[in-house]
Order: sequence, then C-alpha cells, then structure tokens
Amino acid sequence: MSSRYLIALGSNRRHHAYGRPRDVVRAAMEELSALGTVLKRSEIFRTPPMGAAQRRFANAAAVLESEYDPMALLAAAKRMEREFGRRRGRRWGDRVLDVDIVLWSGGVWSGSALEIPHQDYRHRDFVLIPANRIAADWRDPIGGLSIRQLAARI
Ligand code: PH2
Ligand code: MG
Ligand code: MG
Repeated sequence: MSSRYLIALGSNRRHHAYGRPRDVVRAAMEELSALGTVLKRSEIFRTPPMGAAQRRFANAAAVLESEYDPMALLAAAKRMEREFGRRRGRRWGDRVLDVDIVLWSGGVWSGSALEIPHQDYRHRDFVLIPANRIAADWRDPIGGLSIRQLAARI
C-alpha cells in the first residue's frame, strides 16, 4: 500500500559537483523520484539560519507518494544525505543536505529513531512556508490544524 509524505529539504553548504545550496536542493528533489512519485514540489526559498547554523539556507518541500514505509523512507533519506556528502556533526550545524519527513498519510509514527509529525515543524517558517504552497489543506494528525492554519500563525 502506498503512502504520501510531506518532505522538507534544506541546504546551506555548497556541494562540490551540484554547486550552491539551491542547486543542491534541486538535485535532491530529482533524487526523491527514485523513492516514489513526486506529486508536488515547492519553489526553493532562501531563508535565514535558525539555531547554530551560520549561513543562509535554501529550503523547499515536496509531496512524495511511495511504497516505502516510514522506517524505510528514513533510511533512504539518510542514505541520500550521506551521498550528498553530509558529515556527522552538530545536530543544528551547517549541512550540505537535510531531508526531513514532516507528515505521513498514515498519521502518527512514534518510534525511537523517527517521529512523525516532525517534532518542531509547527513553529518553523522555513518548513511551513514551502509546505503551504503544496499541501495547504493537509491537517496535522495531532493538533488538527491545517498547514495553512499553522503557516498563518507564524
Ligand atoms: N535546519 C536546521 C536548523 N536551522 N534554518 C533554516 N533556515 N533552514 C533549515 O532547514 C534549518 C535551519 C536543522 O535541521
Ligand atoms: Mg531539519
Ligand atoms: Mg534532519
């Protein structure tokens, strides 16, 4: 049975081959097609860094339909981050590529390695603004608010 996922993408470091962060995000969007069907993709936004990161980010969101279950998709997302040259480091530091699973059509997933909805997305403009362009009516399975409503609150 296939699932839909809302995926958030971010980059604030150059990649030796892909180039600038926005080109990294664009390349990562293409790579997502290997995991299923990309139903929607937002434009790419430039956003000021939140937290310990130093440089501006390129951020975007995509809706992916996939046969992968959440744990398989998490493994694929981590593999992608590694393939794009992300190094282990500070959790909030600068990174070549961040691929986060934000929402899932199955609702809530709660495990030690993965939580869906993504813990902090409800307060992050760099997730909600791109998500609002492609998934405004998608409702948070816990709070019940739509992405449109969450985006309007920030
Ligand atoms: N990701 C972070 C920390 N800070 N800031 C912006 N603007 N965009 C991000 O994607 C981002 C961040 C940790 O994942
Ligand atoms: Mg993140
Ligand atoms: Mg992440």
